[in-house]
Amino acid sequence: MTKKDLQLEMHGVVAVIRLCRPAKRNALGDALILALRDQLENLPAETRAAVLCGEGEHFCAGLDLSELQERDAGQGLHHSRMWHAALERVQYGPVPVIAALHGAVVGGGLELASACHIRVADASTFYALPEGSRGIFVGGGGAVRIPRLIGAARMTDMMLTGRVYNAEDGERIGLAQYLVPAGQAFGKAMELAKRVADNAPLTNYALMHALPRIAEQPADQGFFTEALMAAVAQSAPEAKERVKAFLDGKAAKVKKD
Ligand code: 1HE
Repeated sequence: MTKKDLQLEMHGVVAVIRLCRPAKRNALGDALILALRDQLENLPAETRAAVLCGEGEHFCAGLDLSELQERDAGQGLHHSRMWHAALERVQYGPVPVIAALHGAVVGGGLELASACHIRVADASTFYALPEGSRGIFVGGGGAVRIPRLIGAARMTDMMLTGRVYNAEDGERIGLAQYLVPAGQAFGKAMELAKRVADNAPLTNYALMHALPRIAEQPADQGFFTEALMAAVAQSAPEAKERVKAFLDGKAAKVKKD
């Protein structure tokens, strides 16, 4: 990997993180995965949201297969754990991450997209898990995150049969929350990132760190954790200011789109 393979640009308080290996369809080698982890750990202090996108015709072709040499079981375990560590920095990092998807979102590319908080896909997007046909298995957290988006049955089908979902069907089954015309994923992701960046930081923190954990808890524990998080969030001075602004008629109402 070269330094250019992962690029960071700041657009105000929004960090744009771009996979920049278009000649290799943004395939993720070890160095690139580690660079992504380090980038998430070292975002400029002013960052409030991030957009993750890919240069060229595709978002990401997954694991760099040219690096898949013979590994013994222990090395394979550590390799997968390295991906887990990096993608955990995406999911549980400092700011919400919005993926702007186009072209191939396959294998580890889909695992990476699944770790993001919002996925915006354009009409050129397609999703697949070719691990099945390559004789391997997902190793970047996909077995945990993808069934939570689309269910274990659909993921099983994708891996057993090599099924490819197009952009429209991907949005229908929950792989992406937004579907936009070709070429517009980045613009839409930036628009959403700016809205996300305007939220109170503690609300964004609760959504990133509390909600997925609450969703995994038994209901009784979930209700209790929710109450704790709600109490912390509403005690922040910013929450009080925002509620007061609404009551004083100075904040936006909820409007139909
Ligand atoms: C690659 C990779 C890659 C492309 N590793 N080099 N992922 C896959 O099994 C997907 C493999 N890739 C593809 O199916 C296709 O390349 C795409 C559908 C993504 C794009 O097709 P296309 O026609 O635009 O590009 P291409 O001609 O296939 O590829 C261009 C170059 O990128 C070519 O190299 P070149 O030197 O011949 O120009 C390809 O070899 C190279 N390339 N994809 C390495 N993935 C944590 S575990 C995760 C497990 C997985 O992700 S397994 C699934 C891997």
